Amino acid sequence: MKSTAIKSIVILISGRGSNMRSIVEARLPLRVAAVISNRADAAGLGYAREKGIAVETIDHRGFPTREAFDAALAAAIERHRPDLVVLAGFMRILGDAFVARFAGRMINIHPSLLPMFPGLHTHRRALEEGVKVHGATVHFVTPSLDHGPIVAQAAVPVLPGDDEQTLAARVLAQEHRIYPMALRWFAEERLVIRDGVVRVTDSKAGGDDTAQLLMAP
Ligand code: NHR
Ligand code: GAR
Repeated sequence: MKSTAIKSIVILISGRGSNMRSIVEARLPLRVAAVISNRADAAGLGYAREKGIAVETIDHRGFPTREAFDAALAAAIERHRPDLVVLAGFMRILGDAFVARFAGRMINIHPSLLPMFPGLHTHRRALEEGVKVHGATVHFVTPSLDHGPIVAQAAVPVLPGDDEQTLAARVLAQEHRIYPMALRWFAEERLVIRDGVVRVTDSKAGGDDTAQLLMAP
């Protein structure tokens, strides 16, 4: 690890917050400066408060336009001066101006093997398509929804008899592995994007791309 100052992150959530929790519990060499939700009733806020993390709600319904919400959210984030904005089950699409402002400094976890199934209801769509492999992707956020450079993926089997709930639970367990892993790489300054492809430098595992893929046990 490099000896630069410890980096800080702001985590954005909308609901349960289990990914946020997996990040906090991983005890990464990162400071969680704040957790911000667009919903006051997000269950994850309670956990963050218990941990003594600064929490804030910016309710999107209080703004006349998406741009106005984005501007208020950006201002709230900037007050914490984070090195990275971490979307963890954040459910509002962010506009181009917002994404440009945090270009290269914003990361998301999406519950599919991108570029398959961008957008919503990924588990239902995976079952409808009959795919046999599904999973989750950590990626940098770009203006094109769910299409940014891929940092890490986890693959899980789709099993006979799966429904949306059983499949989502299998994927979620892997999300809780790859998001802390990806953020550790960020903290250690090991992520390099070249030609839209993310590489992990100096990997103890040998530095090859397989280190960026986890297969469900
Ligand atoms: N914004 C940009 N510009 N790029 C991305 O890649 C983004 C993003 C904002 C959020 C998360 C994403 C996901 O992982 C994410 C990635 C919400 C929607 C959505 O349709 C789609 C994708 C994602 C998050 N949201 C509805 C909307 O109108 C609202 C749905 C709701 O509130 O329940 O914003 O899947
Ligand atoms: C996770 O599965 C995450 O990948 C997904 O929502 C869940 C949030 O769970 N994200 C999206 O669908 C973004 N559109 P959590 O609140 O317990 O982390």
